[in-house]
Amino acid sequence: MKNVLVIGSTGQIGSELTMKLRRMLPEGNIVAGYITGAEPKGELLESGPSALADVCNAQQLAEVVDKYNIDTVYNLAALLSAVAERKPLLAWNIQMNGLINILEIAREKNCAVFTPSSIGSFGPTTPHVNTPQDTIQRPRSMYGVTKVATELLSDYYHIKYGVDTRSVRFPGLISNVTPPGGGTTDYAVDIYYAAVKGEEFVCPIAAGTYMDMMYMPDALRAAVELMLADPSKLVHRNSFNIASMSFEPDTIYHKIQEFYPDFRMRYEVDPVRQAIADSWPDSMDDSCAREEWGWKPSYDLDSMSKDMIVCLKKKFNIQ
Ligand code: AKB
Repeated sequence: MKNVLVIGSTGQIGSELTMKLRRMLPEGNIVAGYITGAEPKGELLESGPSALADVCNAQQLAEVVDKYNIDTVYNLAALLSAVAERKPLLAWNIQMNGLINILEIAREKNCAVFTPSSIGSFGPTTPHVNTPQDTIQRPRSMYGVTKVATELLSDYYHIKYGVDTRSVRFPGLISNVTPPGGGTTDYAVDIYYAAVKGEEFVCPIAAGTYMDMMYMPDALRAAVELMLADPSKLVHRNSFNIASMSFEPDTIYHKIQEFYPDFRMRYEVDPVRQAIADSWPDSMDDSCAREEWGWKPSYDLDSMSKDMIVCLKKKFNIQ
């Protein structure tokens, strides 16, 4: 991995992953790929090259790959679960037609490709507790359908053409840099913003709904470490369960109250997000990732909460 194209570089994962890769690989070209209307700004724009890289425009992608001699593509273009339910055709177009454009270019130009999957690739008939690596994947959301298809198509390109495709199933990702947009797990980010700003939090997910979650620094490390892993050790490729913490809304609420005793949360459940959340695992078994490429999370709910609060206070200049 030397010259990397990050597609979706201004999104929740991309904005931080691009900067991490630039710090890690100063000799390479780490290209911030973006679409019109989501141009990179500030440090992301100034610290390295950027290029229009719309997953739906195969010619544009091929030109960027040639120009920067790209060897690795992080394909982070996607609509999250709740938005994908509102715009299923757009989600299909970005997630599937976009992916096949990237895989075809990778096959021709010999690039490795990372396309994240998600806890959303599971569904109501999946075992919900300690969800195994290899198990039933029959999601009923458009997001989930595209995630399972992403896993299958990425494995197909590896088996049939030898393309170096790799992936993890991300839990809900919590970060203090770029907010997510339209996910089912977003509440676990929004709750910290409300607490730090001294606002009441209205939770769209019902009490008792457990989901896997992960702090962004661990998620970024997973995305990098998997792409650097020895391929001869990988039994699986698309896609690995990775986990670090599982909680329900009351758990995170009470954790935040340890820092802000006056903080208040009430429930106003969103039926679309709730139906999706109910179909997802409570907690995943990530032992294959641990065995095959040494995955190990660093943050738990306590250490993540401490760091989130410090970083958000700094971001909003709050004492
Ligand atoms: C979402 O909630 O849609 C995402 C995910 C878990 O894939 N954060």
